[in-house]
Amino acid sequence: EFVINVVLKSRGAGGNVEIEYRPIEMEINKRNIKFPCQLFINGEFVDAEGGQTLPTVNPATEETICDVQCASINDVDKAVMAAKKAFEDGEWSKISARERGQLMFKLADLMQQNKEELAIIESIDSGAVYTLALKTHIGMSIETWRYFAGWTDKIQGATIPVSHARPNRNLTFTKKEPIGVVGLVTPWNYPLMMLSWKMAACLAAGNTVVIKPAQVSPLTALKFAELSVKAGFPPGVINVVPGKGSVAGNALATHPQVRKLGFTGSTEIGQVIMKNCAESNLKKVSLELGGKSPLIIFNDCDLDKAVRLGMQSVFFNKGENCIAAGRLFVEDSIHDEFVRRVVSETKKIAIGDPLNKSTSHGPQNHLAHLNKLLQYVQIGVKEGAKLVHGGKRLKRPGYYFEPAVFTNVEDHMFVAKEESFGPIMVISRFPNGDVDGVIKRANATEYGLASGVFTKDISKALRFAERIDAGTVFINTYNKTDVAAPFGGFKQSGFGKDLGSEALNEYLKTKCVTVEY
Ligand code: TAP
Repeated sequence: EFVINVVLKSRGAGGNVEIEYRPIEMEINKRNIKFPCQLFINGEFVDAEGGQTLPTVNPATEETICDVQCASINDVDKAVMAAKKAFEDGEWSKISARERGQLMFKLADLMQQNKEELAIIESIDSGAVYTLALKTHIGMSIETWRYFAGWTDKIQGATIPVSHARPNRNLTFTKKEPIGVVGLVTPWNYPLMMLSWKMAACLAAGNTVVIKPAQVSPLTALKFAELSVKAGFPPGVINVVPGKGSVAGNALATHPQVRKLGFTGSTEIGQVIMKNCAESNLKKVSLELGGKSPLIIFNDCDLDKAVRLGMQSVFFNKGENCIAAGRLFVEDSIHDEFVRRVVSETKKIAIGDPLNKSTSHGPQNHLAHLNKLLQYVQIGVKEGAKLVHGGKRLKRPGYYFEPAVFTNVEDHMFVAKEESFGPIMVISRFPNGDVDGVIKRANATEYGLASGVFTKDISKALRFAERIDAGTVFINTYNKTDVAAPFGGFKQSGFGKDLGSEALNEYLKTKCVTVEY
């Protein structure tokens, strides 16, 4: 409390600061919600230069929620320069690591106090079902802030036994230092959670930040900015610039004063970003990209569990999940039974209004994405895969897509190779007992984000874990991520980790100091 008050006092305030801004207010589910729709630069909500806006749409109703200010290149520049000033001369550069942690804990507490409001905003802006938004989108975000708040005063260097310059003596030690201004560019599937995974590690390390959230789901990032002022973060430490990737995102990747770019999104844009980071000022970069994660179901598995978790591996968060199982390989002898049960369970999924607590499956995030899924299904059918369930748009308002199940999928097909990022289960069979063959097929992809295996044979499972080329392996479980465990891909799924202590390294540099005495 003392520290937070010191920081707040330095801003001319004495307690919880309510920042003034032009709010969007509405009543949803008998709750009043209120959030900003402007850029957040240097501790203030401001309009974009030129006042350009982008509408953000509720995918459950297809209605525009509000128009959000759309950052220009100049706006991004202002945000970067504010972050640079905060990093070099501001209060942030003077407070101790532990005090930084206290600010982050305070922010997490405020997120906790406002979690229902955050979950409603996430739900109307991204189509996430409210219960999941509360538990995962917001719940895991809060855990992430607490986890990294705890790291702030535990970031240590080392003392190194170097050869002495005889007759003198030498002492060599390393210091872990923040990099400076960090740019973050995030996707729309878990808007607040992707912000939190990256920004919490980034701030714990002592950097300042400018984030460009996805243009289709920017609202929780702006609500978060409001809470960061309340928590006492000094101006310029956190800046949020909603806008277009090709403009605002690109301006961050190419900015000469941004020293690190953290990105989550598609492999295609990841490649563009890495090239721009290299050409502009060789900024450090980490990329969490697409996936086509294989899930192998052996005939010696617990079939009930494999059906239940196999469905979650694909349909969780309506398939808008980077580690979603993009392809299931099912052993021949249980294949038909597995498919029968999966289809029967898929028919029971409660699709509907994401704010309704009995709904388990909401609308897809936005129209272009829904259309991409419909096209994906068409290509699959055309190539000869068997569509055994779903795959159509529901005849009701909203971007609702009926979860789909494909069987008879062969390795050369589009649906076997390409990511859908939606609720489309893609099932291939493999011959009984062919462990080597199925692992080879599972590895035959340029992606390497996640993978899974269901079997009661522990040695088979561990051999799979050893040989699969993916950053995450789930054995008899799926989607089990945790703030303390490192998360990130191999091959064209990118590099650099989110979460766990390893994530801190993405936002730190090591300085080596040598003294002679
Ligand atoms: P992208 O199209 O790659 O967009 C991601 C972000 O990059 C958005 O904020 C986007 O802005 C921005 N962007 C677009 N072009 C840019 C450019 N030239 N320079 C800088 N930024 C640019 O991905 P998406 O469609 O939002 O998300 C789906 C993809 O993300 C999937 O492939 C999925 O696998 C991947 N994903 C991966 C993970 C992890 S952890 N590996 C997690 C979630 C999602 P706009 O808002 O203007 O598009």
